[in-house]
Amino acid sequence: QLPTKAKVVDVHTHMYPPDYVKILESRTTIPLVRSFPGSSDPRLILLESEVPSLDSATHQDGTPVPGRPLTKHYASLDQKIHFMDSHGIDISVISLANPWLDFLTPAEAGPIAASISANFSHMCAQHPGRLFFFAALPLTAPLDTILASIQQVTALKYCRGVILGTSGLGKGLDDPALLPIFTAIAAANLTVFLHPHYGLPNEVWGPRATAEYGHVLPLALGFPMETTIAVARMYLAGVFDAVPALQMLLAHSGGTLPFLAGRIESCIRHDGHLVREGKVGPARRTVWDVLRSQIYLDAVIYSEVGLKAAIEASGGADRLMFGTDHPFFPPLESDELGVWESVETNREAVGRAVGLDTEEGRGVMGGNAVRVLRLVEE
Ligand code: 5CU
Repeated sequence: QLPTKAKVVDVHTHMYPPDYVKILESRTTIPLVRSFPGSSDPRLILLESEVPSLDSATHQDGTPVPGRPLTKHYASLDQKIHFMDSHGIDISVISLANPWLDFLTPAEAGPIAASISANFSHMCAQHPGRLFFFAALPLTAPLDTILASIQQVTALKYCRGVILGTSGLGKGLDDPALLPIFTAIAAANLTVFLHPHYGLPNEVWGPRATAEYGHVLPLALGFPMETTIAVARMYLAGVFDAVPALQMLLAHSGGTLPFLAGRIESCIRHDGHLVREGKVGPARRTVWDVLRSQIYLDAVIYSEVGLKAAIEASGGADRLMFGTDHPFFPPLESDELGVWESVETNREAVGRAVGLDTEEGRGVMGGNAVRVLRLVEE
């Protein structure tokens, strides 16, 4: 009998179902989809840092068009499967891309969340065993609606978790009002996939950024810092202690958390206010403890240097999971239907960090995700 081939799983892979694209097309403020003369694909404009270039130019005079091209990769299930096949990916855990449902009114959020989850369920059912999904919650709706949505998605055959941004109910993830939500998610055995969107304020990037530096600063630095800050706030607020069953998967290898966890720890131990309040006693679970018991990290960091830090901070490679960030970061100079450099860079990083043909490497490439997210048809 031939040994079963180890599965390759992509835990960080997004889609905007056609119904969601229609919502974006109807909007005049970000997030939005808009067509520009001379630009073949419509443009997807998501980030606050893209607003200045959206407002400032007609884009007919050679100034770059804002955002990114909304190619068929964003909404087409066939493209997702083609992408998986051309990169040797057996299973994808798909999720709505940012900014999810964060911009919807309280009244529309519940029904739209239900219909997007139905879209994702339908897509998964067309490829049984190859697709699972993280659902988006209607976080702008009243608490009852959010809790009902958690119950609804728990009952969906292919749902394995929820994708969450860092704004929570509008006040960040250390907001006590989120505790019943985290508790319900944990009780339902759903993993939270935490993903950034808001970055840092535009002023941080300086006056030259919009015209000269493209998307580099908000994406390379803003996104990871946002995740780092969100999780640090959760830790300081005691969320992980209040909901010990909460399991989170952090995008982009946890932002800068693996690198900064020691500094966060040291700042806590040297903070007179926290010490006086008795928050630094011997029973305290350290940031390292939380990283090693309640947090998984994706392997979307594009270098073995970052990946080794992530593995080290997690206490081992069994808390890391391969991802691609498809359909973002397509190749600019080769065929989008072929192999994507961004994906191969992440695969090579796993190879350099732990080896692809090792138990650890097979775990990072898929085994860990299959185990943690129960990626078998039930
Ligand atoms: O290129 C981008 O802006 C993004 C984004 O918005 N979301 C994401 O997941 N990756 C890249």
